[in-house]
Amino acid sequence: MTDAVSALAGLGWSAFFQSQLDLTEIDTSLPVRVLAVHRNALEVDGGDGPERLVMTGNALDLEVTVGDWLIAGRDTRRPLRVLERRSVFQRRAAGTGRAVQLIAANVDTLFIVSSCNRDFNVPRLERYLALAKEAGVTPVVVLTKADQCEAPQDFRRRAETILPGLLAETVDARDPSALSGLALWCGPGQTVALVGSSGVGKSTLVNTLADETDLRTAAARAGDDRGRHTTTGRMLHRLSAGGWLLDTPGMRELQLFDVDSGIEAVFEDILTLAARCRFKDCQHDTEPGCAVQAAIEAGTLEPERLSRYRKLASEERRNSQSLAERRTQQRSFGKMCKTVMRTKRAHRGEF
Ligand SMILES: Nc1nc2c(ncn2[C@@H]2O[C@H](COP(=O)(O)OP(=O)(O)OP(=O)(O)O)[C@@H](O)[C@H]2O)c(=O)[nH]1
Ligand SMILES: [Mg+2]
Ligand SMILES: [Zn+2]
Repeated sequence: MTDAVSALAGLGWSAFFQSQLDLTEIDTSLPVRVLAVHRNALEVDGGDGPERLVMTGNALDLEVTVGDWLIAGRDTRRPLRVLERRSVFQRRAAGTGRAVQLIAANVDTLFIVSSCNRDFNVPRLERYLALAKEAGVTPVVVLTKADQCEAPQDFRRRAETILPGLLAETVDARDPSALSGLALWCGPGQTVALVGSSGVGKSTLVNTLADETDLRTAAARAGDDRGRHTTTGRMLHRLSAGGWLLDTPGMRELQLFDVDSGIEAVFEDILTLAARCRFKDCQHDTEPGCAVQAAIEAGTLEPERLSRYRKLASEERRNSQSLAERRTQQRSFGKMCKTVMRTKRAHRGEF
């Protein structure tokens, strides 16, 4: 590997992105990773360290978010196009006029942070798992405050039973040596992001995992002493293990909108059973030939899991519905404004 290629690999470049390059582009342009998005500029890294690219002209129309890979002119230093994403966190934004708001791209692993105490809550973990699945990101449950708990392994086992193959790690988030279990996901070229409730230790983890010498992290940390970020930019931080940690305010505001396929992935066992029910529209209640109820009776499906699935699915339906309603309202408000303006202009004799 040449130095330039290994520097790109360290930033997360892979065959997936390489294969999207056009032969004609290779001589005149170069790939860069987006570290931060500002109003009229991007902070990027193409392997030589951070650089600011000014957004003008057509570049302003690019839909770009932190973590994206983009192609920029080698000489012009102008952003040209965004490469297809491996994964993306997005949310439907009400009131911005834009259908979706991109939160972060090309995250490999989502650390779902909870603690070995009363914060531990299976329905909440399932919610975050649905988010991870929807985004196309591998989830890992990180259970902090293991040092304050008698039997942290019990929490770990409970987390790992939620989904087949799901991994959970118990840690003391303040202790770098106790974080070696997380190293697997923090190495060169890997990008992680964090979610979890307030107080579980997300900022503590960021501080422990981040490279102390990384100035961007230091700046964010200075504004974070009350758990608040004063930095408005979206940020990718260097990890001491060589990878990247994506920490943006948007990650904290992710909600359960449009995660229906994520929910289906988390509750695949129930959906597989449901496909075997005698009636297509079976409510898994008292219908004859219900495979879901049969599994509950046989003891292979917990009734609590079925009710958690129902709750989450109906919550998702409600959220998506109310968002659609809000949008319709906005549209009719917009129409009304236009009508008013038109009437005013007509009165003034303008058309
Ligand atoms: N003993 C112990 N304390 C921890 C651990 N992780 C976090 N804490 C403490 O828990 C408190 C909250 O941690 P934070 O890192 O601020 O939590 P947070 O998730 O960033 O919270 P918000 O910013 O409000 O979302 C701090 O006092 C930490 O020192 C841990 O593994 N063990
Ligand atoms: Mg915090
Ligand atoms: Zn059924």
